[in-house]
Amino acid sequence: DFLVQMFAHPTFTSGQAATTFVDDHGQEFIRKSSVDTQQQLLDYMAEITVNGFPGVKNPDAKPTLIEYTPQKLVLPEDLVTAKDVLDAQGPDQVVDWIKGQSEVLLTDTTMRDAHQSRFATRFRTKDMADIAEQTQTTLPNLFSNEMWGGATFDTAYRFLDEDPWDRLKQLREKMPRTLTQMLFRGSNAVGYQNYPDNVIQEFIHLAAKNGMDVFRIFDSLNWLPQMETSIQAVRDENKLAEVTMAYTGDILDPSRTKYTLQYYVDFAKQIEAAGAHILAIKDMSGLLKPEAAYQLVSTLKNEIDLPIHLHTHDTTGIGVSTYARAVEAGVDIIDVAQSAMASTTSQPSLSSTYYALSGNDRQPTLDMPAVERLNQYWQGVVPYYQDFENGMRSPQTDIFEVEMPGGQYSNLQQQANALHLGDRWNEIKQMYAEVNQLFGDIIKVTPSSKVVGDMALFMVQNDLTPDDIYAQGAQLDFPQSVVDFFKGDIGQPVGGFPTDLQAIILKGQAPLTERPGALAEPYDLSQIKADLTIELEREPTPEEVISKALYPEVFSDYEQKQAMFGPTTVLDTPTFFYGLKAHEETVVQFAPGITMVVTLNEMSAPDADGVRTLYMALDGRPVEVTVHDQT
Ligand code: 3PY
Ligand code: ZN
Repeated sequence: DFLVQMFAHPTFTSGQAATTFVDDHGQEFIRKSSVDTQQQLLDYMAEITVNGFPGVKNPDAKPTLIEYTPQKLVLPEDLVTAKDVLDAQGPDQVVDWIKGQSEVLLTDTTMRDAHQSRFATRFRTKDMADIAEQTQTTLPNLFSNEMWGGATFDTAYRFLDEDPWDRLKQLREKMPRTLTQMLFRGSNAVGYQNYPDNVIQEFIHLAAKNGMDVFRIFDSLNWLPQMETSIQAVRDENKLAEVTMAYTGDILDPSRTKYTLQYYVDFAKQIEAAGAHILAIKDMSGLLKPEAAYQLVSTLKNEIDLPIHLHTHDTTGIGVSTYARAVEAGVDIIDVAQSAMASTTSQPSLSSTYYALSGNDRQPTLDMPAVERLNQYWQGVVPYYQDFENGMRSPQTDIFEVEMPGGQYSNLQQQANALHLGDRWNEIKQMYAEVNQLFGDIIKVTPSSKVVGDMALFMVQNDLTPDDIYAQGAQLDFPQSVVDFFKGDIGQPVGGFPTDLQAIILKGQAPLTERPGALAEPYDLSQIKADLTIELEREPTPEEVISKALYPEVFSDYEQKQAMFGPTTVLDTPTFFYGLKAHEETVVQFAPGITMVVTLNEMSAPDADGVRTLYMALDGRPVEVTVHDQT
């Protein structure tokens, strides 16, 4: 299509494109296909105007587009960033560089976990790309910017009509001196199921090729064998393998005998021996109390040699105090988000953490007026996503009992609403904790957290108690994810499965005891490529092939929507989610230097077939677009 042709033009690919390119060549492209592109975008705007965007609750409350003037900042001339060290000297030297820092280092999660955990992963590339350069100049000492992975990969295709690879490429280009970081679910890649090793290896290869630097690898059951293939693949790319232990339970509570300080020390040693460059402590539910953080980090500092990167969520409200104690214990890197994107189920605020460290000689050096200006950008953008926000306005200390990850909270609430169980939410949370015990007290993070959530919903919906599961299990039709979990399809939990319950749930099927990837047939990627060539009527890129391998239906749906509505990523976010209001005019830059001005004049009532006509203007010319009203 038009944009693909345009961006594939040699002038573009060489990076020389400027408005003169469009002046010289634009007309030729416009003649060819911009008519189609313009029509597609009109169709999209008309469709959203009439039928709304899924999840937008109040279509009349279209937020206004912010005007934000970026600050003119330049990077210090003598600056040496972690990215400079990685590119010039490789990952082992980055490890030494981290160890040589006296101040605590920061990872900014605004562009990944923050919006995943507070806004259902709905942030669009455009809103990140617009501020990426300024993020780099405002935070020159940032260790890394976490902007990819986790749920952002499938959500981009599923809900935002975006290619996640394009996000990686754009942000990489705009932050060349900052390490990019992603969350990688080990053998589950960026999905919810186990994939064969060749898929994991190809994915990591392509992510590295497109500019990914730090891979935070975790396994949802803290089972090292599920991470080994990924660790090796990242090392083979000369990138940073940050290997994770997910934190659960409470090392301060002597009655919790499974996940003790000794458990974490032993696991960290295994991680070190497996070739990690950095150890991540992933406190996805906000359970790590300040004193526990102090004991854990200081003990690990004595027992292992790896730099330690601490990740928490502020769900329980104690995140900043946990960081303050971890800094005293010598933690090397902590995860924070821009204030407007921080707190509750997201990460603690970067600025709050900064101020909490006042007087501490490990307080990071930050230009706070510039940080506040940067945060004003996010304050402006947040209202675009108001309808996707999870509504949590205060700390949830019951999570210390429930142990639900920040990223899951709002998701499970949505699932409960869809099952008309919304008014039984407190019961569901309680059941989540009971299911955890029923399953033998497991690590709960994507996808094992989903298994616990599915079982809790199933039990509340069917008014079942844990005793009922044992008594009536033979007659019950358990959720598929629960059956798969007990089959060993996502690996082996710490201490093994409760075997009585496993027998009840599997109803005679034999469980795996090995790593599923050791048995899985490799995917035939050349066959997938051949099929995709037919589907797309062109040769797919390797990135498209791996996306299709991971998410066959999601990817094809995305391609079909692209064919229908074109490059909707160029629309501003309020228009993308809300369409146009009556008499509203919007200017769309649909290719570099080429704009279209669209106005919605009138909209007819639905006719006998339910079709509405939108009387619009395109660059002043009247155009009519018809849409079937499905509301
Ligand atoms: C993910 O896997 O997406 C997570 O954020 C887990 O915490
Ligand atoms: Zn997280």
